[in-house]
Amino acid sequence: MLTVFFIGTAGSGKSTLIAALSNWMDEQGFDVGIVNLDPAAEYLPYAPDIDIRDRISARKIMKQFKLGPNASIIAAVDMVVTEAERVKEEMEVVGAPIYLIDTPGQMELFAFRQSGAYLIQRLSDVHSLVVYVADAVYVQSIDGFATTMLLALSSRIRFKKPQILVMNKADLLSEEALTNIVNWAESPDTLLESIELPPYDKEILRSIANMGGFVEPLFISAKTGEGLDKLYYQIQLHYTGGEDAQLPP
Ligand SMILES: Nc1nc2c(ncn2[C@@H]2O[C@H](COP(=O)(O)OP(=O)(O)O)[C@@H](O)[C@H]2O)c(=O)[nH]1
Ligand SMILES: [Mg+2]
Repeated sequence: MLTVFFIGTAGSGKSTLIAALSNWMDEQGFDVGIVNLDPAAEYLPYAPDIDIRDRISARKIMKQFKLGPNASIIAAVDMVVTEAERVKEEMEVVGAPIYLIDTPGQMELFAFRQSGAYLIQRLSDVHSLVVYVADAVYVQSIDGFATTMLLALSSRIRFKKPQILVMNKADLLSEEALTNIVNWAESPDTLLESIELPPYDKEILRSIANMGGFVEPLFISAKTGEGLDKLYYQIQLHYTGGEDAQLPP
């Protein structure tokens, strides 16, 4: 079993991308399961095989404990931990060879609290990885690019899993913006020439970039389907260690 966790800031398109990739996989005849771990999702663009909202609802917690919307979402996400064993059991019962796992809209509730790292560790099987979903519209600006790369690095440090960096919403990028992003990613010097930062911060960024902290992104559109084949291929490489390009049926 391969578990693929989708992590990213609110609105970057995690849920939409899971819908698009699972549809694409269905069309190709690949068996795929979906797990929703977002207890506060109002609407999901896919039909999950396992849905945490069947057990934990942020809305119910809000009423039951008389919490505000923010506190209830935090409490709900933390409570997902108590269901980890049962979710894992259900995943085994459903028996899909690959699971796409959706995580709470607000990345910080999952990535930067205890519960997220625990859930990833608990739900991971032999093979697991993280797809870091960035919003390409935000990444167009040079500061947006630098901070996104640092956030993706934070996620890698946090989860200690192989990670694929995806720039989603590529359909909204102009040719020029796309070229800029590719240049910044491929050659940190172009980034460091243009970015306005105090010298000390620039040196920190330079060190991280030169140490390979900025990985090459994959441009995707969950809306048009562009790049889904490449994403699937990358996921497969992690599964097979690059030896075989097919998942077991
Ligand atoms: N144009 C465009 N919009 C997208 C794309 N992916 C997601 N969206 C939109 O971005 C918004 C947030 O998406 P959602 O999947 O809910 O983000 P999440 O919070 O990360 O799960 C929705 O309005 C989506 O329709 C994309 O590739 N292109
Ligand atoms: Mg979502």
